[in-house]
Amino acid sequence: MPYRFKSCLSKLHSNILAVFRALLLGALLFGASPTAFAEKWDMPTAYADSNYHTQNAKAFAKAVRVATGGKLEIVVHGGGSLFKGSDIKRAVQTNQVPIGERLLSGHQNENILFGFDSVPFLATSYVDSEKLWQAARPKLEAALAKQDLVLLYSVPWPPQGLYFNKAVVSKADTKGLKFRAYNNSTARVAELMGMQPVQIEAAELSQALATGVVEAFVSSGSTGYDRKVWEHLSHFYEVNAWLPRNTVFANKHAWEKLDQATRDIVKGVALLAEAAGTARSEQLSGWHLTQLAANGMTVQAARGQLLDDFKSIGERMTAEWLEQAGADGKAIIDAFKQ
Ligand code: PCA
Repeated sequence: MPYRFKSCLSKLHSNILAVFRALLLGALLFGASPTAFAEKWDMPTAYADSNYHTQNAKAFAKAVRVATGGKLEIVVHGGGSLFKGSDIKRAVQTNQVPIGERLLSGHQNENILFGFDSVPFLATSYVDSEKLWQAARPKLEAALAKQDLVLLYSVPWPPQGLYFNKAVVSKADTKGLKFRAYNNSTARVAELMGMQPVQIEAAELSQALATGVVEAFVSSGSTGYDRKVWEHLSHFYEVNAWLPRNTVFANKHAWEKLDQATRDIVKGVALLAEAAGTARSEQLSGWHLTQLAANGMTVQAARGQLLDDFKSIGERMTAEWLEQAGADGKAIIDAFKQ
């Protein structure tokens, strides 16, 4: 059995009793007759409806509805249709919506710790990504709590690689390219490689490529597949630079309006959603790359000078992050390395 699934299963095992207790209690309390006081929560997410993150959020919403006997209904609005990705966190913080999903590393300006998952070459596999998440989770939970947010679950994107409109053998080949960034780390990659960073949401990526606003970017095979980037770009270099995460959180005031039994159920279901979404991410990661290739892209591991250049940029970025993240950042890395 692959390690990842084993670790998922053992995580599930250790929590399964708590989850079952919560679900059973939920079924007893609410299962028989959906209450007249049902709460409806709109949940904005930024990525394609067909993307596994959105599908997982929908499965989470459905499980919450079933387990609460309809007492809490979560309605997922994918593709940035309710709020654009960059606006989702603020919308939840200000309780315009009670729950949302967001790439927290897009908010490193607020708190450097939000970028823990985008430090180059710190965690490059699913096993390490999970370890890093468990090391960071308490700090992230506390950082979000200070912003009136309650952490529910987090699911990684597949490993990040480089997309270009030509073959690239070294940093010198990328000079001056317009490079799409999705957070501070990706903007910094652009700067250090001599490219021009442009912040673009995944939902707008196809359009930006079609109009020449961007010519290159770093992301997973998943986003390349969702945005059909083979229509505009020719090369994908596997770097496995990091596995950034989407995180689901609720507004504290909306959360506290729920009764304790409902909160327990939501937390239990969130635990299952995290394990299921993570397993799905890993399962799809290779398949997405085969789809890029099947649609005509050259897909290969970054090597030679290109990899060396990226590695030295990575070392510099790691040092920069550690310096800015101070004692909390060090505590995360120390816990991860234990
Ligand atoms: N897809 C998202 C974030 C990381 C990823 O793999 C994006 O490109 O916006």
